[in-house]
Amino acid sequence: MSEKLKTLSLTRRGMLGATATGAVLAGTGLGSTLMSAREASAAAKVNLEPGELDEYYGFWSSGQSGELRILGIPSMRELMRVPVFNRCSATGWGQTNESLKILTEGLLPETKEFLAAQGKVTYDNGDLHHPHMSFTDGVYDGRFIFMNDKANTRVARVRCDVMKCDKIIEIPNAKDIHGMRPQKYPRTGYVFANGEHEAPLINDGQILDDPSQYVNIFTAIDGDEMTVSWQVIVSGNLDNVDCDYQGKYAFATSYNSEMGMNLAEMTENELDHVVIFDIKAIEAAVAAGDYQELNGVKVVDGRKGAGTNLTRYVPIPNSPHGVNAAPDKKHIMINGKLSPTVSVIDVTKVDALFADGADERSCIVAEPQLGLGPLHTAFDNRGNAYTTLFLDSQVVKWDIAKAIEAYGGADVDPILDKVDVQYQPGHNSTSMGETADADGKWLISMNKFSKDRFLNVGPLKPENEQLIDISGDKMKVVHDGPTFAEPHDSIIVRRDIVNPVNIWSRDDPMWEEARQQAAADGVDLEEGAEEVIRDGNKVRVYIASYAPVFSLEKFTVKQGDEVTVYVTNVDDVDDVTHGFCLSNFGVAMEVGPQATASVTFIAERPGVHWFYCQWFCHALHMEMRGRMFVEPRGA
Ligand code: RUQ
Ligand code: CUA
Repeated sequence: MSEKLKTLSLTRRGMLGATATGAVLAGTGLGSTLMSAREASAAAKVNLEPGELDEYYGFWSSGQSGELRILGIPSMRELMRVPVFNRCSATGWGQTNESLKILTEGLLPETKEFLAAQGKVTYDNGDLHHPHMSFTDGVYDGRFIFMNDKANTRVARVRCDVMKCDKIIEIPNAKDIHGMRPQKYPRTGYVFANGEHEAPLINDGQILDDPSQYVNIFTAIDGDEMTVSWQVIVSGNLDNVDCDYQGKYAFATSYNSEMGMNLAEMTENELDHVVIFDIKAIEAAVAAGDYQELNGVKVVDGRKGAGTNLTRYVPIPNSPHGVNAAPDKKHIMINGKLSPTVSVIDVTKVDALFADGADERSCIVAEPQLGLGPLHTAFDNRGNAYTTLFLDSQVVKWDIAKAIEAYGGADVDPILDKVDVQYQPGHNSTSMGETADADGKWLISMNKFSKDRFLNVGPLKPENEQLIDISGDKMKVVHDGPTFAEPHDSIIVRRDIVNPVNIWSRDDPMWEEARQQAAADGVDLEEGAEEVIRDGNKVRVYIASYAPVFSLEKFTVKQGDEVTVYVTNVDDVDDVTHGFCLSNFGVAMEVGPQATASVTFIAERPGVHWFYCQWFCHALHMEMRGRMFVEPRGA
């Protein structure tokens, strides 16, 4: 390693603690993996019988894989992957016209131009950190899951009725959306989104290496319309966000209040801050016209020293990371990361901060020392909090009321229990724990490293999400779940809240454009067309699929034609999905029961080309195929 890199990485080594030295393998030993008989009985609840259904849905981010995943809890079985920011080979997400509409319609004009110069129409990567369900009255309402894309500054929404993404918007003015949370009360409502990285407000190249002119942007999105409602310029960067159960405030951590551009600068101060946003005051400022309009968005100024009453900056030790609202509807946990503490904000003391001359730290009612590297906190329904300790590779269970007493001077220890996790946990989540209906049964610890826990698969190892039984006094790790990049964050939702359909409705808006085109062509989507519809060099092919046949066994186009194939799955049988794969054309898509899907390509290869159903649907699935003839140019 170069001398320069060595110096730069010193702090990083400190941050990774035992991992960097390899001592973690010796330290958190295998002893903890040997199950006592008592632990084995807890594990029995995890191992569901074949055919037995889970009690909870887990909605999982996949980090840099860019998709949403659905797991069953407590079995930890992966049930489904929902492509969002990624390109999916199986479903055709990122290739079908229906998905491309969703992936492109929310992009900013300048992004479309930029992508066109790369020969693309949309991004095909994403970094999905935070999946959160919409709320009504402080509890999940089963309508939508919202999620961020840190990689390309987007926010997306998945419909819970069909478990497909229906909206993706790029957030103007902000840079790299990280923290994201839906409004809890009265409903979602807003989706709050943090821009993590600082940049000039007008980032057109006029300002480059002058961080004094960089800003950060906090965004409120209308979760029903998926449009930006307003934005706030802030001082310092923004990491994670959560909001209260009263609908009054949002809270965003900043690990770089210094506005530093390298590691030494970013970690200089002992205190960074959490920014508190007064939602009603911001709405009033927008209504009063106290904003600048930038890229079509109303932007208000909430920076330190801006002289506005929109934000407050509460000093927090040190580079705080996670923000978590407790189900008691009163306390907000700010996880210290470089400080061994979690700072507890009492929301009833926040009003006073907005009065002149208030001490900004007066809303802090506890700051327990919990261990090294606190990143995120989850909750049960018995007044306890569970905080991940990244450096200690532990989860610590602590009593919120006792932490408040201790802060007031009482001689009590709020720490109730610690359990080793393998290894280096980031997020954690409890069953219903991010809602007013926390039930205190399960905790997931989402660990960044698995090291020796699984068979070695080479230098890239899976990460490890562990299931912990928190129903008793002591936490018990009952399951290891290896996972591909990256088990970033999750929510655990009671299954009665989530009620997806089994079969698409023919009226679904997803294929509205196909519906209109078919009407214009005089074709019934459910019958398919006998012949191709030619429109200059544009050709439209309508095919109905009904196991195990396509309505067209062959069709003919000309070399160079722009061909759109619409496939409608006429089957209305639960679980009979068909596919359309056109071999050697790089074309493949899912067509769910009663759904229509379409794909467009240039028929630049003369000859005989087979299309086949690529979703196993029937005993004669192999026979479900047909031919496309491409006549050579000039023929
Ligand atoms: S942040 S490991 Cu991207 Cu959710 Cu805390
Ligand atoms: Cu239809 Cu396989």
